[in-house]
Amino acid sequence: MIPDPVEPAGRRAEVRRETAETRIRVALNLDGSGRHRIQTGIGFLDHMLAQLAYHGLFDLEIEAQGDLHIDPHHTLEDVALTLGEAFDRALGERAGLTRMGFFYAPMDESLARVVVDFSGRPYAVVQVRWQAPLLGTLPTSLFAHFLESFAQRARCALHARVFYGRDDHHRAEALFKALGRALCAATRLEPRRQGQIPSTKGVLDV
Ligand SMILES: [Mn+2]
Repeated sequence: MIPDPVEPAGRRAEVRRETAETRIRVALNLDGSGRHRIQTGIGFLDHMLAQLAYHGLFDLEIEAQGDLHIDPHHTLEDVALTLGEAFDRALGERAGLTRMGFFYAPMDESLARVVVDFSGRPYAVVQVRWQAPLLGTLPTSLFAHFLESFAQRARCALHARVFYGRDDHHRAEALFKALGRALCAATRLEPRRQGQIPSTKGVLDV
């Protein structure tokens, strides 16, 4: 008897997170084409996550209902944690992974760089000086928290820097475009690894 063909599961993940503060659903396909549907209730965050998906060529769905009557903090934090977890799960054992990647992205007068290493060791270094306290309804101070929370659950080292720029909207957009492209680079499979765990130690720290 011929066995049914097994559809490969693909590098995808669907993660749900529910707390007293937020309800989040993230569906991610690492090998997508940039299709996205993002509704966090925070307009500017939706705009940034759309940049990440589109320029990273990830298929990404995010639905979030959070306690925005308090402020955007819990919702942004939990979206970042859930998105990080979706990357971690979709990457599986990380066998054959390129593992590291970086990208510089401009947005008109602004320039950002993001460097990422899916080492299994969470770390974030964020160097951005914002001009204004808010972008839309979003406190600019929360962008560092977003990247730290993402790195924590994605178990990656993430170094982000905005070198210059006059306009905070442009700075943020350059940052998330660079993040999308750096994540895209680091999450590609390297066939020459022949499915090996990409570390001379033979394991990635967990
Ligand atoms: Mn824009």
